[in-house]
Amino acid sequence: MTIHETNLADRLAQIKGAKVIKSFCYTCPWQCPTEVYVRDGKVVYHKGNEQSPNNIGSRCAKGMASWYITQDPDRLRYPLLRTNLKGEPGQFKRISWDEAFTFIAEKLTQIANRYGPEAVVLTCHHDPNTQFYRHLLGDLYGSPNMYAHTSGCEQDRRAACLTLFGHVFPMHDFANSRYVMLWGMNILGANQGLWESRALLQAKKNGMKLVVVDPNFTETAQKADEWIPIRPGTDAALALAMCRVIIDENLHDALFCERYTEGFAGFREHLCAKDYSPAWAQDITGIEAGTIVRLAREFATTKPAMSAIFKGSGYYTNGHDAGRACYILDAITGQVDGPGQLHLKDWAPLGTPVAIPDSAKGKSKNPPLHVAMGYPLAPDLPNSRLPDAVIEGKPYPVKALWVHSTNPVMSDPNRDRVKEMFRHLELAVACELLMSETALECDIVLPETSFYEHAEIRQGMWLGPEVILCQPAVAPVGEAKPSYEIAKGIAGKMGWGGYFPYERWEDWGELMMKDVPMSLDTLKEKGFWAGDVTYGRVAKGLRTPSGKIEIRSSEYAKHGYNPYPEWSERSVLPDQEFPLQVTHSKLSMHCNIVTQNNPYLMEIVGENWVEINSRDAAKYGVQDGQQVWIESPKDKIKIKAKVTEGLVPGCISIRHGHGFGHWAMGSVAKGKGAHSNNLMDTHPNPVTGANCYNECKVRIRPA
Ligand SMILES: Nc1nc2c(c(=O)[nH]1)N[C@H]1C(S)=C(S)[C@@H](COP(=O)(O)OP(=O)(O)OC[C@H]3O[C@@H](n4cnc5c(=O)[nH]c(N)nc54)[C@H](O)[C@@H]3O)O[C@H]1N2
Ligand SMILES: Nc1nc2c(c(=O)[nH]1)N[C@H]1C(S)=C(S)[C@@H](COP(=O)(O)OP(=O)(O)OC[C@H]3O[C@@H](n4cnc5c(=O)[nH]c(N)nc54)[C@H](O)[C@@H]3O)O[C@H]1N2
Ligand code: SF4
Ligand SMILES: [Mo]
Repeated sequence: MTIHETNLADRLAQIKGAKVIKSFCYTCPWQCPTEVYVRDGKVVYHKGNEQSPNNIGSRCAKGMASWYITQDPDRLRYPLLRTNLKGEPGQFKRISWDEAFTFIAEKLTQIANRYGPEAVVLTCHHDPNTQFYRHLLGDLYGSPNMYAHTSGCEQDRRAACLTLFGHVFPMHDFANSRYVMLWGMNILGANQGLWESRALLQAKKNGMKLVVVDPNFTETAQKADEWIPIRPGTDAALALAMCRVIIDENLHDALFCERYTEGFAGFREHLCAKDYSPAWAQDITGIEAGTIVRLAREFATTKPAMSAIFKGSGYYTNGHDAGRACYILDAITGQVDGPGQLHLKDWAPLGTPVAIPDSAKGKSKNPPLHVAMGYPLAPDLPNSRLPDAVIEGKPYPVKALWVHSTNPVMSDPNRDRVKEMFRHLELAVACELLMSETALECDIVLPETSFYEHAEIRQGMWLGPEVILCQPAVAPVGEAKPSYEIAKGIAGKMGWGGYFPYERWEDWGELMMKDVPMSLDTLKEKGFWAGDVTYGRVAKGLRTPSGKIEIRSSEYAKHGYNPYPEWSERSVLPDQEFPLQVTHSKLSMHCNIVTQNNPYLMEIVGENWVEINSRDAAKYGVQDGQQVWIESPKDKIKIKAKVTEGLVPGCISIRHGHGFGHWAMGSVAKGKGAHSNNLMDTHPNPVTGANCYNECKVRIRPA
């Protein structure tokens, strides 16, 4: 097939009679179950699995274009070892897998002997795929630093969910909702579960009111009943003022608050003592007091209702309290875990694929990095602080970094500092599909199979408990290996080969499925297992210290923070020299920095851009479509401008996802668009350690 193939008859002939394999897509983290049609060892067609509840047969454009990864000539084909000094653009030589395993095993042994196992850190994006590395480096080797990438994503929301509801990742029961307020969540543009997008639109057709709070008139705002163009970084003020109205007007659910929440009375006093009110919030947020009062009344009196966040209200140094305040709206109105509300989903009873007895587990003498760094409430590593640990040895030395499916040089703030970090590492391993900008900084680069080439069993991201399966559909590209084989190879060199005994993926698959009421064989036929959707977990008791919804967070109190959310100004504000505030958003035709080497998607959207309000554009002489310079106190980028009415004046919105500087990521991605992550300095959220990409002021001028 070629990119412009149009002959329908040929296409149908290819598809008819092809072998169909049930699998899933993880071009983005939402993992839609799929059917992959294979003929002569090639993917000839693929579509969504119609039986699966989390996409009901749909795919998005990114998913449909994703088969290209099985044929991308830029894919990594064999292990590579760096031949030049770190800090210079990486040069590599081909080595065998055996040499790679030996090299890594020897370095790991040296590091453990000299610094302890905690000097090794794992960071990843698609977390479940790393379970074998976690067994190797966490359980056997003994590092407590097995992390993911959440501080670059929804860390503030995760901290809010955990401390309030004792749940790590709530879902959204849009289908049964009558009033939905989305705070900076562009679910129709940067899609999450496709079932969520479909349910949101269907519920709207059925009469649900949709309110979108966002500085940007996003794809979701465009479909909403009401767009609330909030000033960036001020959601906490709006949500706290809405809480005040609801409580003052006795619109809260008093019985629910008394039975199922902790600290309601104290919260009421806190709101009064701080004098949070609609008039106060108007000045901060730019939203009229009358609108705030109306939204609060509507939200509290239309049921079922949902106030939902993802990461739009995060990315600021006050994002932790913004998240808590948005969720407290659900709590005080009694709108948690019922139909149409925020859903504290059950997880499927998946087992672990590798059994390691306690006696074989490695031990470290230091606590996990996030605790040692002073972020005990961080649900994941504050990864913008990782360079401090590596470069300065604070709070303890970190000497090795294992990056899997993540590209921090492109994804984390302050690219200079991230790149500098790699020079100081004794071992940096990248497990990748492509030579990413981060892989280029590493000592050793391991080619991994893609989700079309290997097996995986994961938790599904649907309302009910769900297991999803990915099965190998085509042969690996080059010598690429699945993560199980890589972990097994290294474990073998370190004397732990006995813990990775399987020859077939089905052997560890059976172990994972042993408590799921479906056999692995049936899972292979169906592609997923889905349990019942149940509600009402609040009355049964939550996994918070008190078992209740903690409006007054005992965890916050324990660690010396205000147990109630409060308004605080973010740390970087525009000024005369740099008068504009940066915000970021995603591209609907790309996923993060994963899809920019895909010619199909690049044909549709070949570069990213910056949006600017027409008033600001006039002020700074910027024309629509023109190249502009965006300068921060730290760096500058050249990027295309889009002039719009749909953005709050005083801020710009940079679409994230392009700007690969050289051949990294491949020939298609090279040199297209601009990368903004070196504009900002390092500003972790003080409580959650979230990366604050939007703590950045800039000026703009035509290029
Ligand atoms: N098409 C596509 N889909 C994706 C992705 C992708 O890259 N492309 N990425 C996937 C990933 S990893 C994720 S995390 C999700 C992300 O899903 P979203 O978080 O919904 O996606 P973003 O576009 O980053 O949306 C952030 C929004 O927050 C707004 N915002 C900025 N500052 C503020 C503020 O102070 N307050 C409020 N209320 N809003 C603010 C921005 O204008 C923007 O619209 O999408 C996933 N799906
Ligand atoms: N300025 C700015 N920065 C942002 C954001 C933003 O909106 N603006 N968004 C943030 C968000 S929400 C997130 S989630 C992070 C994401 O940032 P990252 O954690 O870096 O994750 P991704 O961008 O999803 O993917 C990174 C790498 O995974 C590789 N990869 C893809 N599939 C596979 C696979 O199957 N196996 C292996 N081994 N590798 C694979 C890709 O080649 C790519 O190099 O970025 C954050 N950074
Ligand atoms: S939503 Fe994500 S997982 Fe689903 S088809 Fe699109 S890219 Fe793939
Ligand atoms: Mo994300």
